[in-house]
Amino acid sequence: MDRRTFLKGGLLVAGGGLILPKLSVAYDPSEILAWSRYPLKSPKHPLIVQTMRPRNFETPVQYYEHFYTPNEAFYVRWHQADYADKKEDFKDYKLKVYGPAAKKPVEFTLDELKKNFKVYELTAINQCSGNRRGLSDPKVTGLQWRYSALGNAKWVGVRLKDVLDAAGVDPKAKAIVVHSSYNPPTVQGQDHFAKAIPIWKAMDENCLIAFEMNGEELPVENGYPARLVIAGWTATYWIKAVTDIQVVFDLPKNFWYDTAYRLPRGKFPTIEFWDKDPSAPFVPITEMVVNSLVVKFVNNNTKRTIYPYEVDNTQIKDIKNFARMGDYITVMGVAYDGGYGIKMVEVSVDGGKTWQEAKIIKSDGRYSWVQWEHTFKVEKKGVYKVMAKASNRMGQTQTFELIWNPAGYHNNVVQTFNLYV
Ligand SMILES: Nc1nc2c(c(=O)[nH]1)N[C@H]1C(S)=C(S)[C@@H](COP(=O)(O)O)O[C@H]1N2
Ligand SMILES: [Mo]
Repeated sequence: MDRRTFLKGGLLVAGGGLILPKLSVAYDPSEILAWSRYPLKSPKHPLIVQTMRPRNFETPVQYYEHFYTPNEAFYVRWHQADYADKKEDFKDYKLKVYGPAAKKPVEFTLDELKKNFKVYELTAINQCSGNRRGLSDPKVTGLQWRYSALGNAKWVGVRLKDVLDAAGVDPKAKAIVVHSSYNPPTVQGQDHFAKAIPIWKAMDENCLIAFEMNGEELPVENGYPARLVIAGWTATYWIKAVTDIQVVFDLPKNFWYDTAYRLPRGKFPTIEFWDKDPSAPFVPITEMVVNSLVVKFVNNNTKRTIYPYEVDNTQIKDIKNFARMGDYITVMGVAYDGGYGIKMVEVSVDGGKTWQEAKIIKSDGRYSWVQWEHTFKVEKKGVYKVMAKASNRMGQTQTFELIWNPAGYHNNVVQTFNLYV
């Protein structure tokens, strides 16, 4: 299949600048027969199927040429196979806030949430903790996500903090424990999927109970009627169809935060959950690490675009028969972190010997990704080794070697693309 025909619409190059068409990506199903994909009758575009039960779908990288990842192509991750999956199933939806550290338990319908609290908008990256796990070497168990268990969206909702305040949080409260009653365990003896969030993070003004995504109601797959947006932290905390928020002094035991979603202590430069047991060898995952993703190469002379991934995102593809001597090539991608903000993205075309600062072409607040591009001239035959490396305002940057860990989290290894001339 010719990669050029892969996307209808696509990119215009005018006056040296890139113009991104608005949500113009349309897939012709006949062109992607090689894919295992989500049924076309669904409102979701063809996505890369990891598992059907529960539904776990990855976004084709091509969609990331859009600054806001289209809802119909947004990746999907569920832990337990039983969950309500039609909007009608949520007629009696209520959000309850209660627990030993909530002085005044409250509950709200979706309409009450919208009416009783001020509504805010926030653009934020939703990235699964296990994004890129499938690239772990040696292999680790778990969903074998490749490069695209993430998306950038504009979320609209009420502040989690405002809703918690309505329930009278005790000043000694330590955490909230959150789950969805619409997504119960399927295997006997398994714990209900739930997350514990330290109170200082839950009270951050950038955490929302969101009911809109990119100007529309949340898709059922992505958490209708309302989900948490825990900006900067990996999406495991972003409970979908959230019904229960318990405010607690101590955490009730639960596999999903006691055992799962943990990192080897001290291996990653991320914020700590709270004053944790200093002898525990594994600590809960928290914020995302700084990362970048190359989305496409554009040849400004031939007007061709290439998305340098195998069709199912399994691996980076060598770029051949694309660039000739004298051509100007633009490499474009995204970069993001846990909310400190991207300071710069550097691109190397010589395998990391020299680096040039890329141009940031769009951003939308510190929890959003930025889009960047870098143009270079092809001046020699051979192989151009193209790499991109993002740094944030904390001075953190991507790694060149994988920091291997048993769950395959936080893979922010600098990508390398071979462009043959
Ligand atoms: N109710 C519920 N919420 C959930 C989950 C789940 O299994 N059930 N999975 C979490 C995980 S691990 C991820 S990565 C994100 C994925 O969000 P998305 O499906 O909207 O992309 O949802 C989170 N919220
Ligand atoms: Mo996840």
